[in-house]
Amino acid sequence: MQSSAIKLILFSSVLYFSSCKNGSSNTHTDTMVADTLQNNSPEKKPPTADYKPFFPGQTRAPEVKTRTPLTVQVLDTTLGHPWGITNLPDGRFLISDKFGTMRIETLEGKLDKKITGFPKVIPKGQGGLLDVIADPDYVHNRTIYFDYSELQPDSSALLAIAKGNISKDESTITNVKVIYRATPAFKGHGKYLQYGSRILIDKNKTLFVSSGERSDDEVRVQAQWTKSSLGKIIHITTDGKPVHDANFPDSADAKPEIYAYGFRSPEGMDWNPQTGEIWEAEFGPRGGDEVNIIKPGKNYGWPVITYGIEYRGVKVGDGIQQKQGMEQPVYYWNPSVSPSGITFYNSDSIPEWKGNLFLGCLSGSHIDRLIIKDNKVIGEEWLLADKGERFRALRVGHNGALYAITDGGKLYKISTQHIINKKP
Ligand SMILES: [Ca+2]
Repeated sequence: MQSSAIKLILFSSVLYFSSCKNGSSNTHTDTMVADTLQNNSPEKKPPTADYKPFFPGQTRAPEVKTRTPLTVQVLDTTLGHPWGITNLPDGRFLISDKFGTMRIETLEGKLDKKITGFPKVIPKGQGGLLDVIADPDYVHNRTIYFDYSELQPDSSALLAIAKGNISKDESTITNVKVIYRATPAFKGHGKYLQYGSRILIDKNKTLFVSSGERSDDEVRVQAQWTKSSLGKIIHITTDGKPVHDANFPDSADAKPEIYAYGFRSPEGMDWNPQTGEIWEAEFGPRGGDEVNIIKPGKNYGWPVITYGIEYRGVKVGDGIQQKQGMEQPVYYWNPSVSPSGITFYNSDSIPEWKGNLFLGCLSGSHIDRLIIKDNKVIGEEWLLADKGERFRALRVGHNGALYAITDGGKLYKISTQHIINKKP
């Protein structure tokens, strides 16, 4: 589907140029809105609110098309309810299933091993066995880190982060230990919703975990509380101890493991290989999905600022989009695309993709490709939009192909002929 020649490549420098000619910053924004309405973005539907972007290119970047001839394959349709996918050192994938198991899948999409023995999870709503990542020394220690929704004795639920070792025969998880619980647990209407839960590990073997704000009005305010683990990015050791890098001098009871705060449902996180920074994607309210660059101690604004509205159709809070002391998203979508797992493409196999950010989209039912330059989005492409899939998470294989898992239990591979013929 992507083999057609490129039709259109427009860069945001065009936007900058046209807006700079007009002088004042208000005019810049007006020009941007006019460009938005011209709809050279892949998004053709009107936004749910007439909020104006803070800077040109913050939403509806110009549409781009991949020029490399691509081959799209469905390698497997039997994944069940996959949620997280990670690379093992030998090139195979480790894929979690919301109902409490994992599987090892080859680059060719063959089920290699099924792993059981995980803790009891609640596979309801957005909960279940969620993300997974392998330890950098997996070859020697067979350690993985994973998270899941955990039912508490009082019927509340929370996000638990655990580690364990995959047995030598790759059939069971052993030595499971919960290292962190994102508290407080919540038992309101949305107790099975918005866990966030994406996991990253850095070179020092410390973990970054995104924790959602759990949806309901009465609990989501905690995204702004530094004494709560909800609506946060948590930074901990592999034993669950806080890594102190944010400083909250105004809050004596702040949790030291909080790295950044003010998030709604952050289901996407990856390292930007060119800058070493964490990029995050989150479900916003209706028309407020965002991409953010995460810096320690910063406040990302939810539920005080947002470009979306409530799903019931009214403004969120005071209906403001910017506030002093709160970070602006690098990019947002209105209407929503519902981003889940994200990955930067850092292979040489498809050179024009190098440094691009790919997002698995659920309601958007496409894979979103963002061209990044100087930490700004300058182009957007919707891949596989004709498939009708909910793309849950993405990984680049060791062969340079892009793989995606779907809520319908499929494993997609997007590659070039060059990749197909190359032995893994
Ligand atoms: Ca935000």
